Amino acid sequence: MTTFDALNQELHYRQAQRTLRHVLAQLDLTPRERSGLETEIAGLEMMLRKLDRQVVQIAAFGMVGRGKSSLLNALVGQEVFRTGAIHGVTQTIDRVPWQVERVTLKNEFSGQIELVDTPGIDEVNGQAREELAIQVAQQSDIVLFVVAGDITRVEFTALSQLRRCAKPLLLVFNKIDQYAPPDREEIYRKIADERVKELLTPAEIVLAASSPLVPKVIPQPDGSYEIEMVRGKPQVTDLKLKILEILDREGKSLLALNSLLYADVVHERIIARKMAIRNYRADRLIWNGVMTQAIAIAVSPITVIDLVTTAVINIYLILSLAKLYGIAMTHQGAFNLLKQIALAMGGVSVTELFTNFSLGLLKGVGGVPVALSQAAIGGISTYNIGMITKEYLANGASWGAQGPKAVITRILNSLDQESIIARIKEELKSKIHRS
Ligand SMILES: Nc1nc2c(ncn2[C@@H]2O[C@H](COP(=O)(O)OP(=O)(O)OP(=O)(O)O)[C@@H](O)[C@H]2O)c(=O)[nH]1
Ligand SMILES: [Mg+2]
Repeated sequence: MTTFDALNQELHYRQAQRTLRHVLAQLDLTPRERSGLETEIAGLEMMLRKLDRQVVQIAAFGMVGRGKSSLLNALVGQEVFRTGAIHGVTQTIDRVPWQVERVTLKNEFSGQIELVDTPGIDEVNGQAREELAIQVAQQSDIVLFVVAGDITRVEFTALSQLRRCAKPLLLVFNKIDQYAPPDREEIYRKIADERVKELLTPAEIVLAASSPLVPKVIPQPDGSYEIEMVRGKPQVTDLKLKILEILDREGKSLLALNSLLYADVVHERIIARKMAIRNYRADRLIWNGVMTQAIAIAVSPITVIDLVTTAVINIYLILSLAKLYGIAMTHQGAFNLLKQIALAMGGVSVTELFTNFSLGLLKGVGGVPVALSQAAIGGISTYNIGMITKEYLANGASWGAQGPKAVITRILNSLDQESIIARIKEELKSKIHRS
């Protein structure tokens, strides 16, 4: 690695640290927004700790019984993870540090390495564990996808999913001792040339035997011999070299890149959640405004209702929405916005708007009591004003390039006025009957 590359890696690394700190500091979420995002936030904090401590995580991932735990044990050179013939031995995610002999590393990567064991992705009743395993794989810096023969559909799907995470991925064809050399070669060809051709290059496929069974000749008392299969020396040198090569090449950048990618995903989710909650609250505010308006009209005939009252309810709604969207607005500002919306809605002034309503309404609609129709129409106008204001505010108090008229027309066309009127009437009936 040239000095320039090293410098570049260092820069990426610092940049990532800053970005992650920034994202975390800016979270300022309400308890309600926080709920449902706990995993993401914890993940983000974990990434930052990892970045600070310069820990590269290498996760073993794959279906049950492929030898994931055995493989990590073979790398560490100790039985740190439990293994076994029964499927689903590993039930939790465990981590151990891996001290690689410095001689093998060209000293470019100075951080620590952690090996992460995960439960098999097809573990029975392990839906939650499977999701967790996928998440861990996403948080890790290098993924070892362990198979033990030709790959299955489940494996292919998981592999494609991981490939999208943009991080080093090694496909480990493990348990090669179970196949005679020609079969082994054939399976390897099949995997490399057919199965994962689109996903991985041959350089990303490694053969291994994490806990091979080897025949042992046991002399018997009667002078004959018996052959017993015993665990032999693991064959993981190729894998080890591949991992070290990746670390030497891009260790520090890897850390930086992965944490940034992860921060990005979390950040997006957080924004989406904030927006969804805000939108939900805005809809509730609007509906309250609608019903306040409708009731105000229903209880006092339109001919006598003070038009100012009608406008005040709308202005109050606009101010509440502005507060929700964190946009500073004065009463005058709200009034001006209301005027602008009313104008664009019908090319009339606010007063005219309401006068027109009252004239149209006196006729009554299809046998429905006049007051109820008046009320519903008053309500729908508040609804429209609310929805338009919401979009204006969500867009940072701007109509965008299209201008108010086009935006307002688009919103009005997208709303099902009939069904909203019906809903207002329904709610009004039940409210008025109750009181
Ligand atoms: N023949 C052979 N057997 C192996 C090899 N590696 C692991 N095994 C055996 O395969 C079985 C499963 O190994 P584990 O390491 O527990 O597999 P795992 O993928 O962690 O399994 P789960 O945690 O249950 O998902 C054990 O009985 C191992 O001894 C290998 O290279 N060759
Ligand atoms: Mg295991």
